[in-house]
Amino acid sequence: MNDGGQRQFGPLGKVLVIIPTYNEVENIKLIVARVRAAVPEADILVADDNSPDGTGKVADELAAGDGRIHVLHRKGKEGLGAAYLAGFRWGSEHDYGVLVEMDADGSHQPEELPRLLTALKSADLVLGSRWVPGGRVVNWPRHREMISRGGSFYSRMLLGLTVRDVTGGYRAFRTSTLHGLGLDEVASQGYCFQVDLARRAVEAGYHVVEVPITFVEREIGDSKMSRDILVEALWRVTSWGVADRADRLLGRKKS
Ligand SMILES: Nc1nc2c(ncn2[C@@H]2O[C@H](COP(=O)(O)OP(=O)(O)O)[C@@H](O)[C@H]2O)c(=O)[nH]1
Ligand SMILES: [Mg+2]
Repeated sequence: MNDGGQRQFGPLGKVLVIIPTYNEVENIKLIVARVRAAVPEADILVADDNSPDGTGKVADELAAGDGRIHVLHRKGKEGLGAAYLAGFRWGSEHDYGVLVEMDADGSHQPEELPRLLTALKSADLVLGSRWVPGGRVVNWPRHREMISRGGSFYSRMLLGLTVRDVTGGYRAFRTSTLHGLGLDEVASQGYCFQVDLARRAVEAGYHVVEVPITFVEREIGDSKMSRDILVEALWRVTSWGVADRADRLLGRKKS
């Protein structure tokens, strides 16, 4: 996180809210309606991995009735990271100045998005944060909170980050920031995708700001969190940390 206080930031441009979905048929209508009400000037892109429950079809129906709603149909479940990368590409090609990450299950409240966008006026990247003063989680099982806090702590320690909520997925990027992150090399598939983008942004010297959010655990549908996703996060974060230390020891990077 660097001091962007001296810098002039350009206008934000058009906003695209990207919502990745896998089996969110009971949530999709509600989340889209909430985004449309909270930020009427923003467009929405649902990035669906061919959900067996028909989420993509419902999204198509919503898109047919509203020119601000778009759907990206992907061939199958390839993970959150891949869905976001495809969404970012689509957003860049369609000239959006801001690309927002938001879950479909209501955990990321659309009503808080205007605050994130206001903060982005003087930042390169805004992270919705559960672990800064004013941020909180509602209805989260104890074990999920421990995994999330532990994951942020471990990533902070290993990667030397000052960001408090490294794993969160409610974020607003300037499209220009994403272009500076080397997205072509991002291989993270699951939730460590968020850690990967945060560390790349900090490393590239972007001005990253955390804004407190209230994260509300989903009431409908199932979490896609799995053991494989956790294992991927653990080994990738560890290998980034080890590589980083080796670079410093060998003088390839400043300490
Ligand atoms: N397109 C796509 N979306 C996914 C995938 N895995 C999770 N998601 C979506 O990512 C968001 C966060 O997932 P969720 O299961 O709520 O994770 P949790 O909040 O950590 O329990 C939700 O909108 C999911 O539907 C995936 O493989 N592909
Ligand atoms: Mg969720």
